[in-house]
Amino acid sequence: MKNMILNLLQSPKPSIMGILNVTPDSFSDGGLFIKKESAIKHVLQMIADGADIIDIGGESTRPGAREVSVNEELQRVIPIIEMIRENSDIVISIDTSKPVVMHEAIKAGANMVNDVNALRADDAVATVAKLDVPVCLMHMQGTPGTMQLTPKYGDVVTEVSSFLAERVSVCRNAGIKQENIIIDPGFGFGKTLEHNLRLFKHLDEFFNLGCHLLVGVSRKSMIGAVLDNAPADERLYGSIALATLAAWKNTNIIRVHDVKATADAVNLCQAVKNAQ
Ligand code: 9MG
Repeated sequence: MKNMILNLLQSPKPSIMGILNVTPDSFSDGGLFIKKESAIKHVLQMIADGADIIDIGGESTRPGAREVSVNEELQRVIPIIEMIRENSDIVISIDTSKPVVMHEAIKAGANMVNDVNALRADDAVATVAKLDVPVCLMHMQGTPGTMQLTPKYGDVVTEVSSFLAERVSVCRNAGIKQENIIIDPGFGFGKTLEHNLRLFKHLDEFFNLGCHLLVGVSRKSMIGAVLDNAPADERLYGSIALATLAAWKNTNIIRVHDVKATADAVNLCQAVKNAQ
């Protein structure tokens, strides 16, 4: 099981991370999958569609979202993780910033941690070091409550890179292995449209940090903003366009809602890359 995720990270082909939000207020699926039965059905469909990893989140990170308690988050995610494990050996990622949730989720069968807060909570770095699992460190300016009010940078690429370099260094010093570290510029997390577009254009520069790279842009407002304010349910083609660009730029993990469409795009991208 441990090898499965490390093999995915070493593969030249990007892995597809399917999103499972088990929150009542998730931004683009309206908390559709909070019921256990519909959650597992959706997970099995994502696996059939080509997902390599399922990312389970019990606290919404959309702009303005309210925080939930440790207990509420545990009650949302643990039964779902257990149920997926009973049905599949798919790699499971726990999307959380809370060390207790990280610990309990891995105990229940999850294989990696996805933290939009880049392990800045007390005890988070030590917890992941002890768990010895891959971790995604994401950049966010501000908090989900305030991040989109007035995002400001000198140069967004330099500042996001410096932040991630510092977090990687903290993790390495705490004993987290280099091979277990995934970085993510955090599209939409305290960034204007211009910041997001510039970060995407310069995605390759993040490989200078010597880590795996994750990109999450699926259905995000940056796509709506470019496409005449298209609402979330009309952002599929834009999401696929950016997923294809991310794959072309050798991104290791692409986090998406629409697994089948993304898997087709990534497969074609890979076929072109492999051509003579
Ligand atoms: C939980 N979550 C929502 N958006 C995300 C993104 O862009 N990256 C990561 N790592 N997690 C995200």
